[in-house]
Amino acid sequence: MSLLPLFDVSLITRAAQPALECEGGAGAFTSYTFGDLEARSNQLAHLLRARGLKPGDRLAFFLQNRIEVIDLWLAGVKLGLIVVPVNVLYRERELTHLLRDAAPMAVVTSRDLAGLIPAGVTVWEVDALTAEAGAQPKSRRAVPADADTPMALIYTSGTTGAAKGAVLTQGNFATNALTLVTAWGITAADRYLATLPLFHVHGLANGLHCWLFSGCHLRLHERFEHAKAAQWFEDYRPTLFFGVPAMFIRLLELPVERARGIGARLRLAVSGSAPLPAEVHEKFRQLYGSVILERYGMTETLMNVGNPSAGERRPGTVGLPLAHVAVRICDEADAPVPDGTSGELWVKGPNVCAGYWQRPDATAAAWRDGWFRTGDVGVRAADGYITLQGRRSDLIISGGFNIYPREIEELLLEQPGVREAAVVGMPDPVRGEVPVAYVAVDAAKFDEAATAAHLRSQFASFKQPKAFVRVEALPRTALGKVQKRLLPRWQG
Ligand code: MCA
Ligand code: AMP
Repeated sequence: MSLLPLFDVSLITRAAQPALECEGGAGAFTSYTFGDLEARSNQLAHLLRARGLKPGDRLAFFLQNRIEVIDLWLAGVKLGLIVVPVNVLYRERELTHLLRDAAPMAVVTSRDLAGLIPAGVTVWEVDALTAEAGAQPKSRRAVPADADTPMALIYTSGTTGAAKGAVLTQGNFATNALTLVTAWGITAADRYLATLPLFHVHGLANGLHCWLFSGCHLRLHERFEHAKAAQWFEDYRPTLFFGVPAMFIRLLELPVERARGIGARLRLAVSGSAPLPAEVHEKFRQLYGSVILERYGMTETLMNVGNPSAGERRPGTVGLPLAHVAVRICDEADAPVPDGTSGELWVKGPNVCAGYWQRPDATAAAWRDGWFRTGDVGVRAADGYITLQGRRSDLIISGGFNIYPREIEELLLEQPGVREAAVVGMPDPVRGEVPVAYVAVDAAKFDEAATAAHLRSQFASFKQPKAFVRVEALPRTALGKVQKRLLPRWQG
């Protein structure tokens, strides 16, 4: 199963129907029909082909949410390209690694972000590209594709510090969209408020694809802004909202009368990408009268497990395996454990990616007998509901963005005066966790401000340690392994 037939349910069959409104600056919105999107992506496909892009070639985008991301994604589907979404918050070290690894023919970006792209990489400025595409034919240009056609390389941080590209196929995305639209009962009558970034699978594979397949209406914002979000809900009156827990926590700040009005129209609010605290689930229900549906996924697997749309949405759990996904919970010896016992979640199904880009070692390490080992630890209740309890590897999730401490520690150890470094997630009321760096330093050589400034130039803002806590030495086991839980608690 490839993607275009799913999208054609909207692009072709609903050509005249309003599809999308996008922020066009100064609070104004521009509207598009599905037919407009079909024509725009055909024009871009003609242009990309003329610029030499062939099936299997990589094309990256480094953009905030805007209609051109949709054009580019659809043109990529049509031409069989491998699209590489890049987080707009990434900085020098992340961009250098990712772009060297994916080796895209070009990066499509905006004027304000272009200066961040490392030298030697071809940059296509998005407004110029769109203007040039406007002169191309609107007729469809598409190549044959099937379930195995690679569609995207989406980078996800590995325990080794450097991010790996998960090779997601058209079949992975198509399965995910079909499953979610069916499970969540999304129809053309829905109105979806999109504030999640389109460079991660939550906003892209769930958000954009559920919209395109169901033919519902979408309002796309450049990014989530908590000071404006309530007004957006009131203006647009969405029936559908997908968010990370930090967004739902921000939405709890609203007075009850406004929240009730929003909640009365909100048919389905879905949370994922990080744990949703049970008390947030409950407070949101009390305030909005709407019960959040929490689900669990990964970049490598798209969605795996979810609470039911009709049925109990149990707080603190991620629900039951989705229709096409087999879930096994295993112990350290790789044997399945009985219900009620914690273990690592393994998944299998047409949603699981084809492997890591040019990393046979990492691919071999993550798969066992056809199962993908998620690294997430959880437990299954007798009635099937799964609760996540943590991770095997050292992962911090801040506002739904993943941070692998190792990546920051490696850079810290390269800085003058740093003898030892450990980065630890500390609880944060909105973002869930924030990173804090513990360092053992030679005081004469260590310059905290210079170190912080260097980190800012190299990494996304969400990876910046909120503090540097100085310690004499890191606590270690007899074998030399750092024991992060023995570090003194940071009092923010
Ligand atoms: C966030 N920031 C941005 C953007 N997004 N800056 C520019 N453009 C953006 N698009 C930065 C801000 O500059 C600020 O930096 C920080 O993020 C928080 O901003 P603030 O306005 O205070 O927002 P908040 O109320 O704290 O909320 C943060 C957020 C953000 C908007 C919810 O964390 C977010 O967009 N999260 C979504 C992550 C996501 O899509 N994850 C899905 C991964 P500073 O830090 O310097 O203050 S996919 C996944 O995990 C799997 C598969 C799954 O299951 O879904
Ligand atoms: P990513 O690498 O960005 O795809 O992040 C995937 C990780 O996010 C998973 O392995 C989980 O650890 C975490 N995650 C996603 N959804 C949830 C959820 N509902 N609750 C807890 N953790 C989640």
